Amino acid sequence: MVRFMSGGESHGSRLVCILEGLPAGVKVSSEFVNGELKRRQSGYGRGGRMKIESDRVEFLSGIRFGETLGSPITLSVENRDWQNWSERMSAEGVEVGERVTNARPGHADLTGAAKFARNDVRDILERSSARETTMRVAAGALCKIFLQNCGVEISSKVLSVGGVCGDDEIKNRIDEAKSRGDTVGGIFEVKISGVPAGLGSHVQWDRKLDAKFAAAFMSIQAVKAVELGDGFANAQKFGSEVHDEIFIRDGKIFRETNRAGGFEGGMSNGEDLIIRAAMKPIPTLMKPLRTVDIATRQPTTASKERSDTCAIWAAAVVGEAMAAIVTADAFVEKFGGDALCDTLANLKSYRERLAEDFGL
Ligand code: EPS
Repeated sequence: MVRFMSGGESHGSRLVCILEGLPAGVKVSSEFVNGELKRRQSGYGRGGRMKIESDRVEFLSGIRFGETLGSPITLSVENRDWQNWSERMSAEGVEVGERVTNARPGHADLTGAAKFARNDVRDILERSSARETTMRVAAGALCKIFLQNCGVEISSKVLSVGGVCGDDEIKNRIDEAKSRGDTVGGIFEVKISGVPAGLGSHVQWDRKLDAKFAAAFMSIQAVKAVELGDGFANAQKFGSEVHDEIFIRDGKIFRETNRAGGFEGGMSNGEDLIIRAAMKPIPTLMKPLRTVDIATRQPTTASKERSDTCAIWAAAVVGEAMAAIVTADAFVEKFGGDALCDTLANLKSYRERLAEDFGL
């Protein structure tokens, strides 16, 4: 229903994306999108690139006089760093610049080069770079605006970095990593509130809302584990300590706990949706690991590119964007989506039925 596809290399001229499926009549602004893009660019531990870029969106289609038309929305963000790369990343002409042949362990470099038959790892790393997440955030920002109309809010927080919690400890951990020429990962959490019970479905594996969230979060660069609610902790407890009991007061059904993270049977259950993701340390180390040169087949050390020490805050903002895209898709699937007024009317009557017939 709501889908998007992006294109663009990290040091190419620009990033683009087409977002399709949002209803017509959503009032959108580039200001909100730019605010979200700025949030993605901040956070402690980013590298030199963020001093160069100041991401701003351009709407190329699908929006007229500040309202969505229901047609595909084309978004574009310029890479300001392009001016330093225009020859090395030129779409036409002959090859210039040195090839990258030292594949970084933990990156797409080696397998990508082998699979796509490239002798320059740059042909792979340019697209596997998390620069691509710029467009996820731009598309996600428009989905967030649509969802605000539906009463849904999405937020995130960083829970830990390199195994430590708390602002000061986290900052020290990142400084420590940087001084060693190393990197650190972490865990972030996204919360979605205002979602009615009954998005997604229990009837088929590919209709389950929790599965869609897991896939969307796993697709974020460097994310290696996803948890819904207290997923991992729950596996160590008795059922009586895990399941969120159901109560009723004045005809209204409620829970006192949300260990399920708002998902039961592959559907939203009306509680806040809670998704956590674990991000591995970024594989570009200033003190590089051992690897093999794909040109000479000799042992060497990994390539060193300017990079970030920690990008967990950016990943959390990307998590919000992916959450917005998945949630918007689930709303459009359930409530229809040609015109916003119809989506909202359907949502209202559904909410009224749940309240009247089930106290939900
Ligand atoms: C990235 C490497 C760095 C990051 C980049 C992701 O870029 P560069 O190689 O130009 O220094 O800054 O992230 C972004 C540009 C961004 O917008 O998030 C990588 O290799 O994944």
